[in-house]
Amino acid sequence: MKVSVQLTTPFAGQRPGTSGLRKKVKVFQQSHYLENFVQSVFDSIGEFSGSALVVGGDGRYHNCEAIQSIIKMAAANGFGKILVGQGGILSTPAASCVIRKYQAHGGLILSASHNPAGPDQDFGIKYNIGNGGPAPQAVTETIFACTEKISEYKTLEVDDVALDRIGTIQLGEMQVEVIDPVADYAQLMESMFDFGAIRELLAGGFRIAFDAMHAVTGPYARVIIETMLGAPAGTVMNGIAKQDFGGGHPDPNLTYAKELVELMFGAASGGENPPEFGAASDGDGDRNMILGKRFFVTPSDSLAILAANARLVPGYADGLVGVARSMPTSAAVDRVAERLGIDCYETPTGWKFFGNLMDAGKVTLCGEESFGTGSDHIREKDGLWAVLFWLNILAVRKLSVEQIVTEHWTQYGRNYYSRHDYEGVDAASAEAMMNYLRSCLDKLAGQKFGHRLVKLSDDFAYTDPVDGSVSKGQGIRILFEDDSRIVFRLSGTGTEGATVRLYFESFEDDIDRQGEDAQAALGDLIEIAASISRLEEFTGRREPSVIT
Ligand code: VG1
Ligand code: CO
Repeated sequence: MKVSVQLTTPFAGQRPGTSGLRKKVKVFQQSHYLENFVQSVFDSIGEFSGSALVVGGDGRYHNCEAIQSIIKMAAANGFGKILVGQGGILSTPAASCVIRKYQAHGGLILSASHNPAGPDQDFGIKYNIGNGGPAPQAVTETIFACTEKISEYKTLEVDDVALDRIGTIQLGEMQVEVIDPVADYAQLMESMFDFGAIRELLAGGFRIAFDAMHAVTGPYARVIIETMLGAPAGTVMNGIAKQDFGGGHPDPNLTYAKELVELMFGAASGGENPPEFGAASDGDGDRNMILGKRFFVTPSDSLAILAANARLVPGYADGLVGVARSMPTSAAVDRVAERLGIDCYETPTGWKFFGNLMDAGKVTLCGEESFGTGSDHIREKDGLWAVLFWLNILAVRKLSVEQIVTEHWTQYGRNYYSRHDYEGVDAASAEAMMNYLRSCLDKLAGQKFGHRLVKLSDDFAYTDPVDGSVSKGQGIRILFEDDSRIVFRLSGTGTEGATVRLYFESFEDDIDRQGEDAQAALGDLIEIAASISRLEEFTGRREPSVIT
């Protein structure tokens, strides 16, 4: 088959953000747009001829078109094999699992994760390296540099490849292997968790609900939770994946996972007996939200609780080597690490910063406040994994979710935590506010706000302990003497204007004062943040659009 060389010119703005390149579908539909990026990836990842590439996505609008282009380009560029999920489907954690299991050179994941899907919504693509994890910043910067000077790309002019049946198809010199998107991942989960104990728990009448939010975890959850673990049919809600995710916003938080939240807090059933455990995942299956009966577990607490209980789970019976969390994530896990006598690393936002730590054997578990938790079983955060981890703990401990969390607070103290998002803010105003904050950094230490004394304020920078690479400008921190703090950053995953994120945390070790509502407990910090940053003056906003 003849390789066709297409002439092209660069598109501005193809720099990957927190997690790959995310733009409106309409942007990706411009001819050569995706191809320029894919060729830039191929030109940045070293020698791969004859080796394998993994491709799949969350099934959103434009997924299939993008995959067909990638398959033809991979063949023209000399890959020996492409592993693609049936129907073009692979959740982000499943893609990571497949890259590792079949020792692929890397993988391309098509997703804009928690961003809405559909012709007028978002699309995305990211490259994961051979360890199964997101390409580190050095690689994404090389890719970006290539996109700025690209002049041609290679493809094959052939018909689309049928992806609806499992099996192998020859395309020029390259094999296209269409794989079951669920099987390898489900097998990995079964090897780590005590499925027998969870099956028994569920058979004993312990009721659970899982909301796939019309996105990619539907097929995975139906196989694992309903078929393998025997939960009653219907346990998986919104389990049929749709191209537009049912018109929703597939972000598993208290605002967007409304149906599940109503069920778990009793509203849907008129206040009657909600399930004992509820969970949801996002568009591409790497996030998780954990709920108990009328009870919300913050992602930061969830990470700490998984760490504290890890030895109860077969896959972690030997204990943890270390843990890591992103900077804005609460320090709840730090307290567990301290008691376990293991290291705890603080990284910038984004899963790509955990990969080196896991590869070097420095950490086993890691997590982010943004509903992301995971471990070194793969190199991505993993929504269903977190759900199974919780179910395994519940099966062993035979307590309610609420009991496990409140008991954890009595043992370690409670880190009150909340994040406020201001979405769709004018980008220039958001930048101006961040610059203003940067200009205040020097003056803040030593100042008192109410009863809180500022210990330190800075723009977070991280030096990777494995490869020495430095990442600057990762978020403004204001740390107080009493272990409370405020963090400001701009989102790196949005596609419209800017999203300003404010993070609040305070610590309470007095058991009698651990039962407050988080917004109330953090009330003065929320006011301090507004006044220090002049938020309303810069953005015109008084209230956040999402509170988690
Ligand atoms: C957000 C989260 C971050 C997460 C990233 C990708 O990034 O804050 O913790 O790693 O999304 O998650 P940002 O830059 O918008 O704050 V996913 O599930 O969208 O791949
Ligand atoms: Co995601």
